[in-house]
Amino acid sequence: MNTARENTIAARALIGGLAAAGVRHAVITPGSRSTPLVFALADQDVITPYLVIDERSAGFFALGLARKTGRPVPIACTSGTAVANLFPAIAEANLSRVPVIALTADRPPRLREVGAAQTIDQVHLFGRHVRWSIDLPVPGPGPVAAGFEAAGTRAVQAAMAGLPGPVQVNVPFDEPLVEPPADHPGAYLPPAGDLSLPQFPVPASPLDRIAGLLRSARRPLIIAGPETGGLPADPLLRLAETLGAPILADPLSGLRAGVPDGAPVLDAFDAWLRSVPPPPPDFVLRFGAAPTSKVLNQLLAGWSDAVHVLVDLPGGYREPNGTRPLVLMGSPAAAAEALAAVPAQAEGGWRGRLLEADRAARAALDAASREPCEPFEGRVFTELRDLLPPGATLVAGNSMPVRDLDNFFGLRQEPLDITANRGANGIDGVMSSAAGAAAAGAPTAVVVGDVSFLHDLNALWAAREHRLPLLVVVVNNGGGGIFHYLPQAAHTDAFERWFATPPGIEPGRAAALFDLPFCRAESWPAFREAVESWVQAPAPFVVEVRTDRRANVAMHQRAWAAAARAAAEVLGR
Ligand SMILES: Cc1ncc(C[n+]2csc(CCOP(=O)(O)OP(=O)(O)O)c2C)c(N)n1
Ligand SMILES: [Mg+2]
Repeated sequence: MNTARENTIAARALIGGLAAAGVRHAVITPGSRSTPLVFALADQDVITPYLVIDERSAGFFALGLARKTGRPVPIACTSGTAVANLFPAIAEANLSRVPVIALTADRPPRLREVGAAQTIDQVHLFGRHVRWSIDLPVPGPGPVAAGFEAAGTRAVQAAMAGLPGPVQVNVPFDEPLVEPPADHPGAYLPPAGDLSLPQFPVPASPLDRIAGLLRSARRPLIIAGPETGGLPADPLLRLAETLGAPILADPLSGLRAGVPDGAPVLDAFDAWLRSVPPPPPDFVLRFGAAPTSKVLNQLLAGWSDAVHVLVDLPGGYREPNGTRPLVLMGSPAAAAEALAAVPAQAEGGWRGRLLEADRAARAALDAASREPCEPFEGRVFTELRDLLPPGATLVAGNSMPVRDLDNFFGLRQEPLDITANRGANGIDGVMSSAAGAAAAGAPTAVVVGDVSFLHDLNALWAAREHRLPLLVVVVNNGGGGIFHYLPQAAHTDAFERWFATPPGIEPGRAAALFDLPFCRAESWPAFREAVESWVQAPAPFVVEVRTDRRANVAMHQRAWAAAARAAAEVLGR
């Protein structure tokens, strides 16, 4: 036995444990210390490995792939700052509950804290951002394989149990890291086990109390917030029917696409609730994370006479509005099914009027987004709603894209998987997350601002390398358009330099750097043509839509005002 062979055996056992627990995709980043892990991933074909060079991008790529497939995605990296570069994606994965497994190669303990090359304190580096982390022993002679295999399986369990999330497996390796080719064992077959997903029934005691309160609710409201993998649409729609409750559906809830015509789903509320507040609900039932809509969060905080109920998995708590909710712990489907048995008492017309107001507001928003003036950023989503094929993925960047998604996408009957990095709301890694989602195979469109585009250019490399079915729509408004809606916009001198920060880059030249096809859509027919051509043959493609930040503020305000007028008319205000 020699060190290199021991490394191989241990690394293969670890990868075997991951495969046995249901892992099917992985990300590899380059480096030397991680060599045994890289060979263990490259020498088998149960888990498909993707190479991504930059670890920050790779972390988000793993996040996007794990979110899309619902399975944990391990990412192997070398020691040192490589590990720290995973942090943004780990932080997002923690908050948005995505199972990413950092396999971080390390020096053996005797080389830590003694000035050895490429060695940082990386043990438990991610602190409370991971569900579990372990520093494995240095592989040596003797029966280490069982322990490494168990660590792989356990990493998956920790990433999927209760609240899904990231984990870190730190793996120290001694040199020599790998045997010469003549002695290196060839391909091997790890066990391809399947993933088991825990389901949580709702406990009887809070359920009885909540059901009692719900029985007398006259104006019940369901809020479907953002949820990784989407909330279970059918149980929620059945619940809405039995309660006579409308559902305010966040664009990231899974209820904005693939829902049947006539479903009691409101999708325009962010635009009209700000100026036409509805009669206060007396029972608010929340699923998923806090909504993207700031207006809705503010209203929630003000509905202090209502009973607030928060449904979440055991250990989850996502309520930043101070409503002091009753918490019903369990799987959303189990909770919805249990509550659907409660006999309803909703006021006649309560749901119908809100739905009618919302439909009128939606029509007004659609019309406003199609006004023939300056290119309007919101229209990107009205167009994509109609253009993306069934089963595609739509990723919205943070900043204005996710807000425009909320306001201007509306609803569609054909299925579409809509995601965004809304755990930590970073503008880093937006395109890499989309690239990772695209690696799962479905055509994937990402809408990203120009500053966010610059932040994550390396994603274009991964898109080209893996020939991903990825459409990048860059909304180029020459800086951070979102800041125009904030008080700092009034500080005109400081604003452009320190907040708007126009990057002054040409997305077309960035695309050229990566040999990717590019088009600047100068009109909406041209935009449609570009997207339609991509739908015919999905492959990496960058489309730029140039807009004017200032003009877009005014256009948003006009659209919101039109939505509010339409809703007010229905509600007789
Ligand atoms: C990693 C990270 N850095 C900084 C921010 C703060 N931030 C939020 S929006 C934004 C500007 C984004 O500009 P752009 O991508 O062009 O989108 P737009 O506002 O124009 O829609 C910045 C810097 C953040 N959310 N995440
Ligand atoms: Mg911008």
